[in-house]
Amino acid sequence: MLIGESGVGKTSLIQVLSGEAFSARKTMAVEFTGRFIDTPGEFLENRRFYPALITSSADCDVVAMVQDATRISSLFPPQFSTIFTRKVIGIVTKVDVPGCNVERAERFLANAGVKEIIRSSSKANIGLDILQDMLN
Ligand SMILES: Nc1nc2c(ncn2[C@@H]2O[C@H](COP(=O)(O)OP(=O)(O)OP(=O)(O)O)[C@@H](O)[C@H]2O)c(=O)[nH]1
Ligand SMILES: [Mg+2]
Repeated sequence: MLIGESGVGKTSLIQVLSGEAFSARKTMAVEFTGRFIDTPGEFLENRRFYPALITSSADCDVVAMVQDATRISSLFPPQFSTIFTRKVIGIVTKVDVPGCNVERAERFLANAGVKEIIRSSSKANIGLDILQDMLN
């Protein structure tokens, strides 16, 4: 299950990992697609949706907290990973963008309690093999 702010690239990542073409549109509800659970960015951006994230995570094996490497802030609260009873990993997205800051993104995730972090780009095909191995 992927969680993270709107526009960080959750749906894009699911599409490329599923062998589908990129067709980004806003995710409006929790969506079960193959081996993935996609969630709307609003579920992280608004605390009143936290219970929905927790409930949905019961159906998954791994929660991936997704942080965009181009962003100068993060909405993941400190130790957010601990609210889940599932394995939690971090995924940094958009590492292909010039001027992005991967280390900053990793710090945000570490502060949110994430131990294992994967750097990725759906556009430049980075880190997708690692994620694919994890799924298998
Ligand atoms: N440069 C770059 N852009 C990306 C990458 N992944 C996604 N994007 C772009 O980021 C934008 C948002 O992608 P989405 O996959 O829709 O983001 P999301 O996290 O699903 O957003 P919500 O559904 O609103 O929560 C799109 O314009 C994508 O083309 C990437 O690896 N690199
Ligand atoms: Mg989406």
